Amino acid sequence: MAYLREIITEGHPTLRKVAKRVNVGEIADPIFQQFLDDMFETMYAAPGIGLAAPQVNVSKRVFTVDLQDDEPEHGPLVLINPKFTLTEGEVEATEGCLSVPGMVGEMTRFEHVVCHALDRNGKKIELDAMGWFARCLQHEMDHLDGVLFIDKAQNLRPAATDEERAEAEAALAR
Ligand code: GNR
Ligand code: NI
Repeated sequence: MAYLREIITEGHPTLRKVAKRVNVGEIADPIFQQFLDDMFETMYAAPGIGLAAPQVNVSKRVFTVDLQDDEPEHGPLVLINPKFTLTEGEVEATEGCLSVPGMVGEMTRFEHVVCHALDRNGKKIELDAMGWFARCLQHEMDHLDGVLFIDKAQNLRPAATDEERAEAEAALAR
């Protein structure tokens, strides 16, 4: 069974901490595996395309992603102790965040990243990511470092009108 965890929002101190690396010996622990199942459950229920452990008040360097309909080949994935080994290009798009509900802004991100991490079995993985996949990895990596998109976004605004709400929801569901 997997359980919904509460997603904390801006103002909660855990979102501003630099998360701690996961001890490799902890990955096989059933408690940690249960935690990963709960993260997926929480991410899908939100719904979101990514969720970082600090968003459920766990200050560890782990996040889940699932691009779902957009890029079915890119999910579901667990990234533990992730690190970018290549970043290049720039591209701007509208972002939202489950921990900053109702806000949207334009965010410039690297267009292409290569990311090294461990998967949920503790196995080394290398991901070559473009587009929304690359954007999502960067957004989640920022959460591990205590950074929120509102720190860097341009034209940050409440998704106040129907049009903006639709835009925010589209960004979240993507
Ligand atoms: O679901 C999410 N969608 C999204 C869209 C554009 C850029 C980043 C994201 S991540 C977000 C979920 C979330 O807040 N993860 O931390
Ligand atoms: Ni977020």
